[in-house]
Amino acid sequence: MTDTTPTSALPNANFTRRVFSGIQPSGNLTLGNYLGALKRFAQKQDEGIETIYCLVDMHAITVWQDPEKLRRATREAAAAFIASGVDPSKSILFNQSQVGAHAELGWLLNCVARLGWMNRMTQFKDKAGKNAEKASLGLYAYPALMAADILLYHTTEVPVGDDQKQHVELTRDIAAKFNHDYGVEFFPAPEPVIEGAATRVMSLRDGSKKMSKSDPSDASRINLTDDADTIAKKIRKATTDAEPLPETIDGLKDRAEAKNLVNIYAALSDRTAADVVAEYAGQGFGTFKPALADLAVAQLAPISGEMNRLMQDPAEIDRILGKGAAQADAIARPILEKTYEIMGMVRSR
Ligand code: AQP
Repeated sequence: MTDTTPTSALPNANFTRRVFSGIQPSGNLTLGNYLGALKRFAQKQDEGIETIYCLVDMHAITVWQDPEKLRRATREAAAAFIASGVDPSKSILFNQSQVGAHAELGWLLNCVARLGWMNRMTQFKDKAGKNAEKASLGLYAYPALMAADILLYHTTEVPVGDDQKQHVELTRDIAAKFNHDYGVEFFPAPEPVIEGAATRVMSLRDGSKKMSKSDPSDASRINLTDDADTIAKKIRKATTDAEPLPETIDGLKDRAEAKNLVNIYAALSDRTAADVVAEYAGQGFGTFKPALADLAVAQLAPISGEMNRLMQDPAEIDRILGKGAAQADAIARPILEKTYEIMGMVRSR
């Protein structure tokens, strides 16, 4: 679990608290994206801190995307944010490519990040796999662009799922190196905020793999667009063992699939895993899975219904993203200009 100490601690004392996070519009969003990110984005919005949320379409193209599908996935992801409770009148919601400052700072930070650091990024290794030679340069440079996304807003807090912790830590290293190399206290060190019972939702078919929108098996995940029957069926068919649920969470230690379902139940119901285990101790999956299916349907069906409604009016979604982009640009541009100035670029327009 990450240290989530308030960011008023030095050296960030002079920076206003600000939340930034993003999601790639690279396909159907999953229950993992919902519990690890979206649901928490909506909660952060009501904590009295400025919240900025981004559909990172320039990250999505680090692997090839069909242009029509990318456009649709971007609007659908925006609909998912709003249906999950992100209110565009309280949070800034936009897609990354509409704010050119992301790409510009991305390049500047490419020149700060070190190859040795990039070589340690586990997500590149996972995604490029054995075909690293054929992966795009963008996929390799992705963490430096992500650092730019975060630092461009002088972000202090980044709510993410567990899989993104390493990238936020790299962002801190890049910020520190920039500050050191130029002798400034310009970029704050952002904190990864990894909270809740489901910081890493696992595949429904294999408890050792993360639930992912790009997993070839649709049965491995719950999509936010799945209807009630599909959600219930996927949970019924989820891989589990034959044992009943234990008395305490320690009993889930070597039972990855069972632990995953308990964590999902806990996160959906805003309870702790210990609480859930205490309620279902001694009961088998014949009882637990239908209860989980009912809970998941009750929580997710209204979201998919609202997404469908919003998707009927793509022009309105585009309007929201355009307005959010203008708001984001107003914060980002002066920070980028200052970065150029610190680095010694002549700015005379
Ligand atoms: N399984 C998960 N459990 C908890 N959180 C998760 N997140 C993703 N999967 C899980 C969180 O969702 C946010 C957005 O992630 P992303 O879409 O930008 O990229 P990703 O982490 O690579 O997610 P996917 O689903 O695995 O995407 P693909 O398949 O396109 O690579 C992040 O905060 C992430 O932690």
